[in-house]
Amino acid sequence: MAEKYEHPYPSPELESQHPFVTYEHVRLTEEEMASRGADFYEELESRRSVRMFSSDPVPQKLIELAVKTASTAPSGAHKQPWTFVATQNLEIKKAIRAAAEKEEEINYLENRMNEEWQKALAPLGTDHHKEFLEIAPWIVVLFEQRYESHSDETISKNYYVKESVGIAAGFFIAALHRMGLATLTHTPTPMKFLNEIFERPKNERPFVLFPVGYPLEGVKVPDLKRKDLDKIFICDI
Ligand code: IYR
Repeated sequence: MAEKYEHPYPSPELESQHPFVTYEHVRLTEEEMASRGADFYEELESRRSVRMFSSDPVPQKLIELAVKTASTAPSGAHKQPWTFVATQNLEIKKAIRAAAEKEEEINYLENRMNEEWQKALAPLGTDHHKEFLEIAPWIVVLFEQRYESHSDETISKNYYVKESVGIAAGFFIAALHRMGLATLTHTPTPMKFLNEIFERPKNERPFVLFPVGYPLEGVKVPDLKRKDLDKIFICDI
């Protein structure tokens, strides 16, 4: 097709001020696109969050690979406003479990989560016990950087932080699944204690905690169904 753009990007002026490269893109046939898309769908469709992990160790290299993959996510003004903090240290995992269970006891047993919320969780069967935090070989905490803190003590803004970090979280989950690992998007609420345990600076706020490992053999998951396309997709109204 011979598209004619009135405003080419980058403009010659922009390109004289900032570096640009040609995006290397391989155009596939429609058959290839359909086949690869379907394979990818099947792969992600088979992913489940699990709540019981094997304690079998997972090489650090695989965690690093998943973090590198997550960090390819698009982000507001390309600020990449995320920090992934990973530990396999049993003492730290125990401390996280103790702090998380303390908060969750208030959520579940003292009804900090209201009745409607607890009813919504009933099919998942979650409770305040978080043994997986100790048993999974890795805990990876994704911190959002609310703003950027520089070594000369100045700060600068980040943009669309929640959106950016949410997308990176999705990439991280997909990367782990692709490698045959399992995780759970765990949000022990409130999660401020993670700043103290990991000694993270005040510009960082815990976004989500991922226990990472192999699923415990024979682990069960709720028999959830995913919404059909016609419930989630509206096209050409
Ligand atoms: N943070 C609690 C409660 C919880 C909330 C939601 I929304 C879930 O999908 C699952 C659990 C917990 O982790 O148990």
